[in-house]
Amino acid sequence: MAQYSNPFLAVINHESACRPPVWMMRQAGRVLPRYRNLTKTHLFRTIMADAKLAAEVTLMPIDDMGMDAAILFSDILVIPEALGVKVEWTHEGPAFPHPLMAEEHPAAGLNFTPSHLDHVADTLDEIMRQKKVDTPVIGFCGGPLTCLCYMLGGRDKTLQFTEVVRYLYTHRQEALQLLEAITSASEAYVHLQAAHGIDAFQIFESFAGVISAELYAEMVLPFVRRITAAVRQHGLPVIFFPKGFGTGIQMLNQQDCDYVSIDWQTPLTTARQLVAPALGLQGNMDPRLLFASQPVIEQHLQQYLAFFREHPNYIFNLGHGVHKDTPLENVQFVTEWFRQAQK
Ligand code: 1CP
Repeated sequence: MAQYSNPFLAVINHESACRPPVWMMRQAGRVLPRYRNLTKTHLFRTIMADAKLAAEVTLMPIDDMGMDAAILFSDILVIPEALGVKVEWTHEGPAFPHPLMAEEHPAAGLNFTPSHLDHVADTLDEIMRQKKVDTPVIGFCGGPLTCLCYMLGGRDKTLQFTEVVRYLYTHRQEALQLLEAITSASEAYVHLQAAHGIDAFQIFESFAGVISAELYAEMVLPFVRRITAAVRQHGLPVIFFPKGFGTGIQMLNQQDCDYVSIDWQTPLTTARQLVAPALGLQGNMDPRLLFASQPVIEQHLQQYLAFFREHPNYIFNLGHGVHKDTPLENVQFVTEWFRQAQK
């Protein structure tokens, strides 16, 4: 008999499932009417810091969208914040009054305060109390480069972080010291989340593509491996999402992660040829396809289902986060369609 009744838990732990598991990056905030109502009266930061509210939002996608896994409601920027970088959470998104690029010795001013993450432990405890037994919870952190981009450059509307990339070449030692600080804090954050009951962990390296794949592999991947090793100390699986890594995905191996989350730029079948066979794949539907008509969406789902039947170590997801104004009925159509597919 299969050990797991939940398809996400089955597939990520290398057991078989009747259909692909489904969840979507950024499913917890953004789209849900219940969440959007909450943001009329509460700032994002307030919801995240309140264990009851954050737990409620974490579990909304299970009830309201039919997802197979919940992802902790928090943000990747809690690590820069816990290191002492000032982050202002505005309605337009995060703002950074003092990006570190202006500092001569940027790592010298950092000071990791683990108690800044206590609210995440409280949120996870509350989630564990509220959730159904077989609902998996995914913990996460930002990738080292993505955290570094925000810490050095602040928010960049172009998402290219050109000044930060120049800095990596001109101030390598300073950048490595910052990566070290981010990684040590992320390791502690992994241990905290694992101690409070998560079932899997995703590393969101949303800005892997701002540098060359070679530079990423040489300068950043060793830090990713440390975060992965920390997760594995708890016997938990790791999903790595290196957005924009391109053909760099062929450099990944079992030290880096268990599953690679593929962005929407890379065809999934090409990704399967490039990524080491021991690693599973997650992804990669273009989030904007969710604005198309349901018959058009269905054509794509057929292809993902066929892919799963050929490669069972596969988790359905988007190629990046779900967009804010996505029609909820199209999200529900996707989860319901996969549920029907197993019958
Ligand atoms: O499903 C979920 O929403 C779970 C919680 C979650 C996650 C996984 C949030 C809540 N943020 C994240 C990750 C995150 N945060 C990433 C990596 C994934 C991605 O690329 O989308 C990044 C880059 C951030 C940084 C961030 N936080 C931004 C983007 C800023 C930029 O430079 O463009 C924003 C707007 C936030 C605020 C935030 N985080 C989360 C929410 C619900 C919000 C409020 C606004 C929003 O809904 O986006």
